[in-house]
Parts: sequence; structure tokens; C-alpha cells
Amino acid sequence: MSTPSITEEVESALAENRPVVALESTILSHGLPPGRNREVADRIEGAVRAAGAVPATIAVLGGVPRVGLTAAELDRVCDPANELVKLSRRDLGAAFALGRDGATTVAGTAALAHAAGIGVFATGGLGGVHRGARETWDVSADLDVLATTPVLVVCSGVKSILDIGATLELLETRSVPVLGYRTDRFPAFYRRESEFGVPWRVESAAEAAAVVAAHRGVPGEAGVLLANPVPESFEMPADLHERLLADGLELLRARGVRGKEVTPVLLEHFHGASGGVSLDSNEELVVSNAALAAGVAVELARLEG
Ligand code: PSU
Ligand code: MN
Repeated sequence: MSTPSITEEVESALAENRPVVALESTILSHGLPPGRNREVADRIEGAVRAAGAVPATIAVLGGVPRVGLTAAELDRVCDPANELVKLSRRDLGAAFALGRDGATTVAGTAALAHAAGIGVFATGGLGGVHRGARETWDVSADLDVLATTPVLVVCSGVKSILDIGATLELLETRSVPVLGYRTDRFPAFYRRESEFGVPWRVESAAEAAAVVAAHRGVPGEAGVLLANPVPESFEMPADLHERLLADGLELLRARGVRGKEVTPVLLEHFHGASGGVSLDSNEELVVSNAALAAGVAVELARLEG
């Protein structure tokens, strides 16, 4: 693989075993509207720094995998005029060879983070098994990559637009440990709880770090999922959530949306149809996940140091 180009700040933090948190770029380019995405990018990085770690936002620019972005590079990722391609792990080789600009999904980011030696990664929602997957076979590569890449992914669960039960079953099959952060329920992104439980609960960043460290000693290549519910005051009201969900599913069916377009189309629909409520939830949960990921990275560096 092309060797990732790592910023000096991230490189020296890694060399000195200081905490680093990888951040994905698809939520910026494909998950949030222009303008707002750039503000959120700064807030996420700020949350990582405030908790004592170095942020490393990951993208592919001019065909080069980049780990850690400058302000100007974040501008480039967030500007829709640049039409960044959504890059899952399978797309990386093509983007490198063809010299493209692209934003990495959870799958793409986890692969590049691991290649760069970063073990902790924060995002908003994980991709998963879509409803109707029995017919469409639409299962996010995020699950496969998490099953084969030893990184910790901190997220707020998966959207209830997905088949949450099937997603959890697949994570179990692929031996990915799922930890609830101060919760017994797997979170559903905009909502703090789904109807599904988590196999393990942790009460602190230190406990999560201890699990990650111990998991590294277990045979296999699987990562770890730490599920952190959206902050209480930014949880979407249940009735609005029900309505968005039903309309979103109908919209996909009516337009015949498929493949990598499904998630971005849904997100755009939610943001438009909720009058901004979904945006606020989305922003706050990502910031909260970034802070928690940094907390775990700090504890891991202590354990390993
Ligand atoms: N879920 C969200 N917000 C997002 C995504 C997922 O709530 O922005 C993005 C992430 O980048 C994730 C990707 O990795 O969508 C999954 O896309 P797909 O379902 O096409 O694999
Ligand atoms: Mn898909």
C-alpha cells in the first residue's frame, strides 16, 4: 500500500507513544452540510485535544493517504466543489492509483489508521446491515473491516434505519466485542437506546482501555466497538425519530437508491426533514465520541507506557 503521509505532529506523538485519535472524513464530506461540516471538523479535533490526545483526521488527497490534516486540507475536504469520492476500504487502491481526492468511511479510515499505527478511532455512526439485506445484500463494509482490523472504534451505535439486531448478530459472528459506555442498551445514533442489549458494559475510559489492552492478547484480528449514547439533552424526540425513519425508508424505496448512496441520501433527508434537530444530535454525538475516544487513548498510552 502507499505509505500514509503523516503530519509531523501525529508522527511525533506516535513515536513517543502519546495518545492519538483517528477521525473519519466521510461524515464531513457526505454526512454534514457545507459550512456546518467545517465547524464540526474543528469542534471534533478540539474535543480530542481538550481530552489530552492528538487528532488525526484521515482522507486521501491527490491519491495520497493523509493522516492528520492542516486547516487548508480540512477546507478542501469540506468544500462540496471538490466532489470528494466516498472511499471504503475497497476503493483505496483505485483512489491512490488514479490520484483522486476522497473522504474515508469507517472502513477506509480504520484501515489507514491501523496502517499508520493508530489504535483508537472516533466517529458518529457505524455502518451496518440494512433492512431488507436478505434481498439487497446491503451490508456495510464497516463490519467486515472491524472484524479484521485491530482498532477501537468509538461510535453512537448504528442508525435505526438499519437492521440493528442483524448488525449485532454479525458483530457477534465476526468476534467483534461490543462495549456499552455506561449503558446496557446498544444505542441507535439519534436515540440513546435501542431494544437490543450490549454484551458488555464499561463505566469509564480506563475500563474500556483495559478491555482493549486485554483483547489485544486474544487470538484474532478483530477490533473493538465502544458504543456511547448521544448526550441526553441532544437526543432526538421519539415521535420525530419515528417519522423520519418511516419517511426515510419510503424515500429510499421510491427513488430506488442503492449502494454507497444509501447512507448519504438518508442523512441529507434527515437533516432537511427535521429542521436541523438531526444535525444538532449528529454534531453533539460525534464531539462526545471524540472526547471519549481521547480519554481511552490517554488510558491506553498509560497502560502501555
Ligand atoms: N452512519 C452515520 N453517519 C455517517 C455514516 C454512517 O450515521 O456519516 C458514514 C460513515 O462514513 C460510515 C459510512 O462508515 O457512512 C457507511 O456507509 P455504507 O453504509 O455505504 O458502508
Ligand atoms: Mn451499503
